Amino acid sequence: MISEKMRQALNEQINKEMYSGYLYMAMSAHCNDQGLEGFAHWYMVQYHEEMFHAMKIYEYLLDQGSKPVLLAIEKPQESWDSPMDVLKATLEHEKVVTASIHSLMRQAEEENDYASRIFLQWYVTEQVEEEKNAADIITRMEISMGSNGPGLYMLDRELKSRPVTIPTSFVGPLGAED
Ligand code: OFO
Repeated sequence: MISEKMRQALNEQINKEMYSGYLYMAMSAHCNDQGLEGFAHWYMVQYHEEMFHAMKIYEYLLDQGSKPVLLAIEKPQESWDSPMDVLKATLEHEKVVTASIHSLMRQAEEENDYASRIFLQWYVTEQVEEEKNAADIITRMEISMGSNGPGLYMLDRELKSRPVTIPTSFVGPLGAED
């Protein structure tokens, strides 16, 4: 059993993960509109990852006998000035999500909620990867190509090969993924 405060905080985190998915879907639509199919693909994979993050919390709440209560999802931004702006917005967004996960972890520690602490550990690790992924693409864009021209075309092609590594069906138990 988890506290009411933890139940509410985890519900809010579901909303943040769903918003992340919504934001990345908007970025995917924007990149598609700009002819950047690889970027669009990368962001659609990211959308699926965020849905998975949300559903893991949803499932955890059910396992704890706490009913998930879904909140309204904010409208995301719909266009950006350049591919680099999209990437930088991604990194900034992930930093906000990391702070939110850390705050949840602090709460679990304060409440001596060992189950939630163990559950949240997966997200702490995942956020390191989320920030790294965005930062790595920004670095590659900066170092090798600038934000336009043939280099951008090559990076776009590369991003198109990003595989989906999480389950996209949420029927049944969700296993721990890396
Ligand atoms: Fe759910 O990690 Fe990104 O936001």
